[in-house]
Amino acid sequence: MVLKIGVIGTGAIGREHIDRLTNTIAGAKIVAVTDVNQVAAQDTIEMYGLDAVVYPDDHRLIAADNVDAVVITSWGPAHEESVLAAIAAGKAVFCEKPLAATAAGAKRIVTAEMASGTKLVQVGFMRRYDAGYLGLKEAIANHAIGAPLMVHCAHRNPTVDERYSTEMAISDTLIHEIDVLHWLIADDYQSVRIDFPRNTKQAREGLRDPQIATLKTKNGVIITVEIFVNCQYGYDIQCEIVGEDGIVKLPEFSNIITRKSGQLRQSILADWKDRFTRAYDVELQAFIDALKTKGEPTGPSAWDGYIAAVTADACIAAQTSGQEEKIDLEEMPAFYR
Ligand code: NAI
Ligand code: NAD
Ligand code: ISE
Repeated sequence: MVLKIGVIGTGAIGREHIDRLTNTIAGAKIVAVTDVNQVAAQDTIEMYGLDAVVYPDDHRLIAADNVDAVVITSWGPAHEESVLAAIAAGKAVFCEKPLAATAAGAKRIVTAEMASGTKLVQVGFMRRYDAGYLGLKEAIANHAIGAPLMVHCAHRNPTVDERYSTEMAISDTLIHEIDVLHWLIADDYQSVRIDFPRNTKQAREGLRDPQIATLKTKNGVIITVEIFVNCQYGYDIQCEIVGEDGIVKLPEFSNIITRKSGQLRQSILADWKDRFTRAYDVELQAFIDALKTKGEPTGPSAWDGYIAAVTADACIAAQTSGQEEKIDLEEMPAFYR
């Protein structure tokens, strides 16, 4: 059986996911697309030779009889409305991060999903499918380095476009670490503080870059994440966990090493699209397979999206207060256990 998919948002990652759903992943077919920029939606159909219909908006795409499941790759602030419409229609939905722009919005989604009585939502936290992070998780679970004490991370992008704001360093960028790190060390966040080092001259006016987030967990682990989105030199994701008995670290992305002209050289990646290609493939294949075999998604849930949104709200409050802000998470409902 082939699952018929409607895609909302045909920008950068929308096209990436359409390409993989069409050419890499088994068991899915794109039958519908929409974008507030209708020309972009039409161009996408032609670009990938899709046998699909362009709908005027998300609501009409979700309502279409031949759409079995929905993939949301629109801008973050548009996600909540589309996810709620998919839940109301009883259709499974894969939503790119963030699930919603605020914790209140994510809570509305959780409430609607629980009221529907069926798990329908998977959030695009693809790092949980990355071989490097899975290796770190296994090492911690096997007590290879004893109890984790500290985590040091960096999330660096070469540049960002003019729409990117100081808050987006949290809601668009740090959100990946927010999700993956508590999952990795099986702990809960308790507080966060954000510090701003001297600003880079490469940032557009008004954008605070870089930033350093310091998160503390209930078990007393201290996590530092450098977010630097105008680092110029490449796309660089670092994560090192310091434990009582040793250290584990993400591997460098593998690339050939060249010895030439008195130099030892290895290129690094420049684009997020290349760093997590395999993880995106695996997460979307898992979404499709779970719908077929279990009738519901089994990946990162709306509750995971809610945890990330509560934490992101506290980080954004910490950006302006300059203080340590508490992260108050509710007990996970039985529905999500
Ligand atoms: P983009 O700006 O390239 O594309 C967004 C598209 O959505 C645009 O074509 C826009 O016209 C459309 N759109 C916006 N609101 C819409 C609405 N209400 N209905 C229909 N279409 C709408 O953005 P990009 O980089 O593709 O990011 C999209 C989403 O994917 C964001 O939530 C972003 O955080 C996420 N993302 C996730 C990544 C990951 O590693 N998981 C990487 C890049 C983006
Ligand atoms: P983009 O700006 O390239 O594309 C977004 C598209 O959505 C645009 O074409 C826009 O016209 C369209 N759009 C916006 N609102 C819409 C709406 N209400 N209905 C229909 N279309 C709408 O952005 P992008 O880089 O593709 O990012 C899109 C989303 O994907 C964001 O949420 C982003 O955080 C996420 N993202 C995730 C990753 C990842 O690594 N998981 C990477 C990139 C982007
Ligand atoms: C983008 O939306 C992503 O999700 C990328 O993975 C991240 O590195 C980047 O900072 C975001 O803007």
